[in-house]
Amino acid sequence: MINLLNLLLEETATQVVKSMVKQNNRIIVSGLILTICLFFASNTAFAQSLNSIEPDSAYQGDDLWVTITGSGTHFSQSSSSIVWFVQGSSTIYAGSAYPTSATSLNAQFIIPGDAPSGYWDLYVDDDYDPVLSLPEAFRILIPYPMIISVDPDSAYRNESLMVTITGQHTWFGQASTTAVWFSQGSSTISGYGINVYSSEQLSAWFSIPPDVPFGFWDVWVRDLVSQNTISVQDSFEVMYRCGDTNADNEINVTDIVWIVNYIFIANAPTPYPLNSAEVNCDGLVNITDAVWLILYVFQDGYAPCHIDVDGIPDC
Ligand SMILES: [Ca+2]
Ligand SMILES: [Ca+2]
Ligand SMILES: [Ca+2]
Repeated sequence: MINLLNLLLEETATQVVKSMVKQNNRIIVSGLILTICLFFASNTAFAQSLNSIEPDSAYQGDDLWVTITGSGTHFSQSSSSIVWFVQGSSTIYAGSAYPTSATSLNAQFIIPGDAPSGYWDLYVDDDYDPVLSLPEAFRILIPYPMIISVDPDSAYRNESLMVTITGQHTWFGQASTTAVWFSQGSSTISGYGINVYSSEQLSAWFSIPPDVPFGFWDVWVRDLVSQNTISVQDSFEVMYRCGDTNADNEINVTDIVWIVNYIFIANAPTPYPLNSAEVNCDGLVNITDAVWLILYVFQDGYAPCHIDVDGIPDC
């Protein structure tokens, strides 16, 4: 095809030269313009290239469809297209490929679990255009297992709840060989009643003991066969109850005493945590909090940290 066009161009050029000899200047100029137009038209029509691939990365083991776009290509006029990636001596062929237009085609890849990571060159061979390539167009990543959600992510002491843990690129195996727990410092809370739904999701029950530290706990999952362990920091919170200033999990007169002692008696124990004594949401721990708690405990006043009556905590 290109040769045919070149012949045409040569013929045109020849005609122009003949025109230069035989015709007046006006025809010479027309011939030159025609030649230039044909030159640019031929370059535009035959400068095929690959422009992009989307998505342009995947993890080892992924099964994905990619969309490849080109310029000047004839994907939809081809009877078949072969698409592949190359890195060094390694090649990964698309399982299937089909055009959606002259300049766009979709291809399905199954990335082997042991494919080398890094950048790969993209090749497309339809049976119409020359073999086209786009260097370092696609990147293969090594999957990094991680916990991406813990739901619900908080509870009070003495509460028993089922927590769903969702991972990414994880290997959650059989329930009988999976351990799940929370940790904070040297304290741990073990999960039980584990149910594995998939390699990336499981649930476990937790009974929050009455005396564990408040605050954020790390979440852990371990496969007891492979000993693979993953964790995510500060992803479950054991919450304090507002007004339970002595942290015995009840709100009563002793909590009022604790606030009063903390305010007026040197070296009296500090409410644990201190914010548990900030019951009227004014930002300070003082006698007005004790008064609020007295009204709540003895006169059916508003609940601690509920300064209006909408049922939603205000601090
Ligand atoms: Ca208490
Ligand atoms: Ca206060
Ligand atoms: Ca409120």
